Amino acid sequence: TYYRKDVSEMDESIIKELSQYVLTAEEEKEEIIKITEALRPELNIDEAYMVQEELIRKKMEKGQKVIGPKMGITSEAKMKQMNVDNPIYGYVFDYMVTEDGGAVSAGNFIHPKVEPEIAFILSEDLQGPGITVDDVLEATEFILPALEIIDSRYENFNFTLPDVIADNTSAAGAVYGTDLTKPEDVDLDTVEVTLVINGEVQDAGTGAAILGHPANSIARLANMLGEKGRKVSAGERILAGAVTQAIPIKPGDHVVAKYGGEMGEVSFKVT
Ligand code: OOG
Ligand code: MG
Repeated sequence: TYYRKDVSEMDESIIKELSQYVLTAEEEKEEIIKITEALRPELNIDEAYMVQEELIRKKMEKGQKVIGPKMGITSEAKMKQMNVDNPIYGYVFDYMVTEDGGAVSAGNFIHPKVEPEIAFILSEDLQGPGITVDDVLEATEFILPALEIIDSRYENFNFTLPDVIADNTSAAGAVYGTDLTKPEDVDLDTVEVTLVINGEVQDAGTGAAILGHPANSIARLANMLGEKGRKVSAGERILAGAVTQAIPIKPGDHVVAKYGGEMGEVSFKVT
């Protein structure tokens, strides 16, 4: 049979097939049934990261470039909803990025949602184990506002944790703000972030919504990557996680995330 019960035996051809399954959905902008329902019920987290790695490799082979890693499922609410204790990570690519104030075409997505995030730029590489919040703050050059567009390739955003890991954590778009703040000039756990669409407040939260403190999210990332012999690199734009719930977007929308602590704002419109 096609399905493998023995995890260690998930062979290269299955990894390739599953990564192509999600890649085709992204490229064709057509939703798919989650992997754990359609192809491999026993997909586990380690295997899911193998599929994600192959997906990233395929994108790089096409000449697409990594802008930086992103953390996901970093809020208490999302963790509870998925019944997990650990956040997940994926990667934002150059083709996903729109400049601050620019236009994003809804036609590039399946069922896009937006969420306000806090982004980091480090001045030195970080690699776990043992990376702490203080290590992150010490290594942080700038904090900046960011809006992330998530677009799960799965029907109705319906997925298990391994499914969403294999799908590069729904990464689909990112807009980074141009206001750069030094980490010592803002209280990252209390800073307020408000998501406004067409002049109406959709949701608001504080930095603490991201694993208690956004720098904690970056520390967790450095520690997770360290387990794989990888690291968070200086100069990358790193998305720490969502501050509010994700809100669906449609053509005509004007989306703004406003930050307290003089962090500024970031916006885009949808065409
Ligand atoms: C997974 C992406 C999660 C975040 O910030 O939590 C994420 C999803 O909810 O589709 O990017
Ligand atoms: Mg996110």
